[in-house]
Formats: sequence, C-alpha cells, structure tokens
Amino acid sequence: MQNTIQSAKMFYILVAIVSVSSLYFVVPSVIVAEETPRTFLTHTGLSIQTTGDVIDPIGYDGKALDFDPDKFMKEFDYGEVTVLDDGTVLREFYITSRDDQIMEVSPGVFYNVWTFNDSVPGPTIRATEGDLVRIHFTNEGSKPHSLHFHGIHKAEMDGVFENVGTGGTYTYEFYADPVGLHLYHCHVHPVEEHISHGLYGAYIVDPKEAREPAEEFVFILNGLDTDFDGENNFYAANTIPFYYQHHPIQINVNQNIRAYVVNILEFDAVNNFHLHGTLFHHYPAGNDMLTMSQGDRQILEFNYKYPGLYMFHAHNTEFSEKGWVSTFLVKENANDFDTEVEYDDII
Ligand SMILES: [Cu+2]
Repeated sequence: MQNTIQSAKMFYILVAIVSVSSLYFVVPSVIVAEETPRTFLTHTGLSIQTTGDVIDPIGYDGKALDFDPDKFMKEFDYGEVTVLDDGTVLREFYITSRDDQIMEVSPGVFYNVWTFNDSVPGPTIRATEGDLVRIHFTNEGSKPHSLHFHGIHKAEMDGVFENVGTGGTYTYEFYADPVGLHLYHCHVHPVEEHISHGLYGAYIVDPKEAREPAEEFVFILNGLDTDFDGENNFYAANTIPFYYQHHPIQINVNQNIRAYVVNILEFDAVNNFHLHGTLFHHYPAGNDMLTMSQGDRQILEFNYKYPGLYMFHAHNTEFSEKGWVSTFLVKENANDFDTEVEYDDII
C-alpha cells in the first residue's frame, strides 16, 4: 500500500515536471527569462539577432549621420596649406569630436557613434615628410577626448596625458615623420570605450619623392559592438558590414592599386587582410607596433628625438587597461636621472 502511494506521488510529480517543461514549447517567453532577441536585416539580406540596446530609429528624434564608404576610402584631408618663411609647408587641420550622434551602420541598426568631424572613421590626415602639421582640436562631446597620433613627436603632443574637456580646445603640432601609414585615435580612459565608439582615423606621411602613381584606397578595419557586451556584433572595412561585397570596388586589369590598411578593431586581439586572386607587394608603414604570439622574440632598437614622458603598452586595449602599460621618461641630460620618480610629479 505504502509503495502504491509513493508510486502515485512520483507519477504526479513526473506529470507536473513534464507539463511545466512542455510550456517552453507553447509559450517560450514565459520560461526564458533573458531578453528576447530582435532581428535586423543586413546588407546581405541575412538576419542578425541581438538582445542589446539597439536604438530605435523611430524613437530617436535626431538625424542619423550619413556615411559613404566609397567616398571615405578615396578622401584625403591635406589640410589648409601655407608656406612658412623658411620654406616649410604648414598644413592646418580642424578636428572636432562629438559623442552624441547616431549612425545607421546596417539597415535598421542604429549605433551611438563618437566621431571626429562627424565621421567614423575620422578624416584621413595626409602630409608629406617634413611638413609641419598643426591640428586645431575642439571637443564638443560630453566626455573628455584627445587626439593621440602615432609617429614621432614631442611628449606634450602625444594626446595621452592632456585630456580635452567638454568645450575645450588643444592645438597639436608636429613634423610629419616618419614616412609611412600611421593612425590617430582618442587616448582618454577607458580607451576601449572611446575607440570602440569610433574615435580613430588614418594618418599618412608621404615620402618627399612621390610614390608611383596608383589608385589609392583607405581601409580602416573596425568593428561595432552594438549591444555593448564587449564583443563585436559586426566587422567591417570602413564601418559598414558587407558594404564592399554589395558595392564592389571597380578597378581595371593592370591598374596599380595602393591600399592603406589600418586595423583599429577593439575587443578582438587579431584581424586579417586577405586578398584573393593576386598577391600584393608589402611596404613597411613605420614601425611602432609588434604583434607577437607566446614564445615569439624580437630585438628592437630605437631612440627618442624629444624629451618627455612616453607610454609603451599593448595596443590591445584590454591588456593595456588591465596592466600592460609602461612609460619611458626621456631626459635631456643622461646624467640627470632621479633614482625615484613620483607618479604625481610627472603627470
Ligand atoms: Cu575619447
């Protein structure tokens, strides 16, 4: 008798479990506590799902930024040119940062972009070796921002320790040096946030003797974390996913193409550029980066042109902001080393 009652109990418990579980198939939203993914169409016509904070274009009353990857990849900002008394070419650029704008990065997907000159990426700055580059920077954003240029320049032009607050301005000035392809980006903490929202661009220094004529394109390899979970939802060359798949870049047979490729991807440690159907010649673009896997070794030699405090760190922002960040304090007089430098003294 006891056994029969127990078996009946077990049976009813089993029925109850099965009944509740089967609700999953009838009304899954009741059972699944997490947010329901929303579906968006990409340029391919494929659907992408995200549970994140995608800004509703109907609810947003501002105007979405226009961005044309075809125009961007061929657009070079040479600045306003004047020739100084000593013959030096001065190039002046005007760059404004903002962090309140919206861009439709894929049909139906609106993203809060942080911009240099209303664009992600920012303008491609271009000068010739030895030119004096002067950048009038204005921060119209709600957060502090800066311009950190790669290349050779004085410590106070590095945009690392001099954050520019809301409404603030800063004039960066340096000689275009060395020849190659560099980049610039905001270096305000948390750098990951400022870069992943779009505050970066390319900086080209041409050799005095011009390179061979070629059709030139800029490709900034980037990603978009549209649901703010620290992982990219979209990857692209020049911001818009799949864009050049659906808008092939038209070139001729035997036409010489020169691609300026910059990887500024956040959250992922590595990115690639792989070309089909032909091979490319590869030119060093100015060495200030090494990407290494565990066990790799490299010997580097360098010196500094100007005194000051300079960072060296992983350009994987996560590593940098979790501790792999260091500095050189470069002095005028090699005999004048302090045995101990207080952090507050040098910032
Ligand atoms: Cu910033």
